[in-house]
Amino acid sequence: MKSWRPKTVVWLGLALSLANLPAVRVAADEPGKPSASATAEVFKAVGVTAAGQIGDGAVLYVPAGLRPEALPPSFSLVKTPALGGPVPAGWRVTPRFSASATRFRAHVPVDDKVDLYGGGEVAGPLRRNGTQIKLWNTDNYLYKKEGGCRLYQSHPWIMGVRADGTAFGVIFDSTWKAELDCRAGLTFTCEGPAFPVLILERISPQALLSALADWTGHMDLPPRWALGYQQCRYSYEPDTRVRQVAAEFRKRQLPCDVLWVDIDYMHGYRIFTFDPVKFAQPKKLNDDLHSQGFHSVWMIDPGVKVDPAYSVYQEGSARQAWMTTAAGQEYQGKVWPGPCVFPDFTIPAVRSWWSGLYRDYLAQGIDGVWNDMNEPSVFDGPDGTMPETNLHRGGGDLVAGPHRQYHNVYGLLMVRATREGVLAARPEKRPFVLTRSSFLGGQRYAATWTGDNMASDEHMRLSIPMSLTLGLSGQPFSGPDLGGYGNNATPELWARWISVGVFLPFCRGHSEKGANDKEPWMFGPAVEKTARMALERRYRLLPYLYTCFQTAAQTGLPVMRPVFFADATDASLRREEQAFLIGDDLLVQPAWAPDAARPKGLWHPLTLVAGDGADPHQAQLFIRGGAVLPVGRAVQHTGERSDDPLTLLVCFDKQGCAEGRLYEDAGDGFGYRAGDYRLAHYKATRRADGQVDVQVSATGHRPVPAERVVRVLVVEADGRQRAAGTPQGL
Ligand code: MIG
Repeated sequence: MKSWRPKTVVWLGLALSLANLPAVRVAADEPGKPSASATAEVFKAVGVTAAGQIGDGAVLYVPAGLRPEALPPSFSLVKTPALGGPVPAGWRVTPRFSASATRFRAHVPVDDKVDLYGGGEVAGPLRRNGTQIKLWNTDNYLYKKEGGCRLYQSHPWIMGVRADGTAFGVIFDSTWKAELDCRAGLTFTCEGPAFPVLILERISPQALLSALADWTGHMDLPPRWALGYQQCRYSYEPDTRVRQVAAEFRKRQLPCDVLWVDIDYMHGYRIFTFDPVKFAQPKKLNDDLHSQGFHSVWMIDPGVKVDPAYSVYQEGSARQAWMTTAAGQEYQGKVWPGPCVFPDFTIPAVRSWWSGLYRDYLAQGIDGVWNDMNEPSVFDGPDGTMPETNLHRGGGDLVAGPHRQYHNVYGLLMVRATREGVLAARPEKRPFVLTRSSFLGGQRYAATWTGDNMASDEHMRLSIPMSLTLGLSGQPFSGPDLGGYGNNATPELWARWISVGVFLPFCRGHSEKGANDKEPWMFGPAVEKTARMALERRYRLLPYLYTCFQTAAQTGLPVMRPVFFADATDASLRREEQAFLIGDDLLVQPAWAPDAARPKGLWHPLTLVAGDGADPHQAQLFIRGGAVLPVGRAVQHTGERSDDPLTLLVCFDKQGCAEGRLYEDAGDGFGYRAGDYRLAHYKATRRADGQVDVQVSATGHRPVPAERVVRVLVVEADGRQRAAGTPQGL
């Protein structure tokens, strides 16, 4: 590796002093209107210092102004790219760099026939050709700001899929405030200095996403309970209300795993505290929830109330933990508690202090942490955040720099520290952290939801390409506020939304303060029945869903996938964004999308709960010909055994064969890393007598539950399920 030297070093010797970039760019352009500054801005070509292979099908381009052996630390990449050889002959995707007085740009020419995807959290079409996004994380209530082209997260990543199904991906490795324009090729322009561009090339979109995960990190396997249904509202208060909601779920036999506790539990919105009246006994509350099979997730924001009598403020102040203004003064901005200070998460000692705060907090029996407002959102700050000129002091491998440099990774650094704290406090459990703000690579630390959407038909439909796109950007664990956060949901809307929402990776209902109650029973008995059916469908699918999560953790393939993944050479699937796949084998078609494009080949209708085919709101499900889908019983929460019986739904291909996988482990903890898991690979073949032969091979040390009954059901072309044996030992 070391022996190769970049031979084709090009120094353009531009007169530009790139080291001095960026200068302050004051006025934000009005959307749609070219501003005076934009029209006057001239970009001059910048050469490539070095370009070369950094791995299989991976090439790095380093512009003048950077040295390949001393690249700035990357927030996206988990390994430092090292040039190992020349750009392979015939390499197809090449960036061109340029710079203006204040901005640095990489442009990647792209053939018109290439379909573009990714770009992270976007409110818009799945296919990104012709779109633009801004990478400047923002609290975007109801996605109203700038038409939703700028949201809570930044993913400087786009992938292209060619007509032949081959795929490439581009990482623009910069955290600075930026725009990503997909209108004529790809143009990434940041208000910061030169950055490297990494290009990945693979034979398929699937292989490309695996490569993305290898470079930007894998999601860790979440605890199994985090796959259950979750119920939230802003806010269940006081604690008796949380108890009522819990009781109602169980009384009505509506499956549910997690209840969420929003900001009003805090004492005057002071993070890591509990209101002495409304939430006087958080431990008792959590113990009681646990005894009914619930887990709980509680919210922590980054803003710390300025209050000399408050321990978190005292501790942070003593450590000089807070962000400062450009002049070095403690920066204060208003959030829920009033004037707040904000931890500077670029400082390693601040991150470890922050991590440590979770020890006593989690000792209250809290199972998971919800980090909100971490764009950061500041009510009285410019553009809803803190000034771009605020200072981060850095440390470790991070240089000191302005907020304009670190804004987009503020949330990422926060949840990194949160995750580390949660893990340190409970090393035997898998952390569950949910974040609103994130960055490319954020799947390493937290799951995510898509922020403050609205109870509208438009946002319901939009939520599907949003989660798909996050999956195509490295984040497999996401979902919207089901039923809509802002505004009242009609019974009709809520019923439709839950019926599809149960197939999203992160499955949580939520509602804003002031909007109507959106628990499954609030819309009358008919909608409650629809909700129960939808939730039971999700719970029956848990064995399969958990297997998909394990695949995502291991390979980087998303849990929820666009339909074109079934056949990347079928041009008719490339724009489908209402129907979607879970894993390879299950196709979900929302009731509102009867004309959704479907992949060729055999897809048999699948029923999971009696009557689900007759309910007008339920999504239509299809199982792939050639698949064995492991499903369980509809339980009330994941703590109940659902694999008894375990059902193998077999859908034969034309040759009478089918295959599938089932991943099982303890559902929490890290025993699986030492082999305490079982990954079964089933192979089913049709016998002449109508019965089915199922062969199993398994890896892992975990034994098959001894008393387990396995039923085999053959799913016929018309959807009927025919019993075909109860084999032993599967
Ligand atoms: O300014 O904590 O997106 O899910 O319920 C609102 C209250 C602050 C915004 C989150 C939302 C949450 C709410 N938070």
